Amino acid sequence: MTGNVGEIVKLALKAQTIALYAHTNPDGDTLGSTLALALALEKAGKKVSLFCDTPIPQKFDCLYGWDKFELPSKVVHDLAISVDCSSLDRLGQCVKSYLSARKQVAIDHHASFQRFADVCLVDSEASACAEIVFLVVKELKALSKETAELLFGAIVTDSGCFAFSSVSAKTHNIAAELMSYGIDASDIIYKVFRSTDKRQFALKIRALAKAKFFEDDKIAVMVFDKSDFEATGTEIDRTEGIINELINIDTVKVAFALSEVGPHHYKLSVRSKSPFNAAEIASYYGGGGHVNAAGCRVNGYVEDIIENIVRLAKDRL
Ligand SMILES: [Mn+2]
Repeated sequence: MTGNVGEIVKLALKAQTIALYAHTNPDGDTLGSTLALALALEKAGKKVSLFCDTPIPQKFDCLYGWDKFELPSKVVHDLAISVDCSSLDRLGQCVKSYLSARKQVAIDHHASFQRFADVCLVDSEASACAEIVFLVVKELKALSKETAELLFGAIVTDSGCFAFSSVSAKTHNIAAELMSYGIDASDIIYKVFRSTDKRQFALKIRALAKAKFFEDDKIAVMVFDKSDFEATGTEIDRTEGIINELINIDTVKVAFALSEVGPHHYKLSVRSKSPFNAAEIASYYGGGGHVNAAGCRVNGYVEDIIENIVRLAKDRL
């Protein structure tokens, strides 16, 4: 861990107005962590604002306070804290608002973290940013059923429900402490990790039916294109988790999901089994992430992109 929990808490207690930032295309980790931190800071008497440049997907309505996020504003805050952002561009359109604050703090757990803030609290060994935020919330004496639920949901999201190699004894100790606040862990896991609907089911069937396998089924690739989204009435955020069906296949070492976000423009998600490093592939394209889960954007014709990622993966098998 680099940085000091006490220093962050001291800074926060000195500030009157605090802006918290989740990353663009938010996931359960950035949202749960940000919301738990917001509750803790509000309890300490601070005026807290929550920002995200993307509308929060409905599936996160189980996270208490999920509807409190706003689009970036011109209000200048005493303190800005980014949560789960490895670089400034993860803030999307919120960058200006973040930089306009009197002081910047970053809390993150990516190995690729770029030191863009005045004060950084980073632990690249944490399975979720929520493991770090847990320490801050605890220091603020704000652990409660509500903050525990949010932090638990965040950890479940980023740890693949405690399955990724990033999960440590510390992760489980934190989860155990959170459970001691009387949260319904099983219900949270169902809501943030398992729950789906018929539309997503239809999207899954279409994409899985087209999945391709390479190198004796060690590499798997699936594509979500515009027609898949149109036919199923879904949007890109509903692709979340479907890639796990591929990486769960016994022979598959690395799985890719390409989601069309515009003409010849794709979001690439990478999942891997250790020791295959998913982040290496994502960083080749300027993205980043973790050993078992990473992502980036790629431009080009889908056939060319597939050829390229299969080659990159083959070299690393
Ligand atoms: Mn995270």
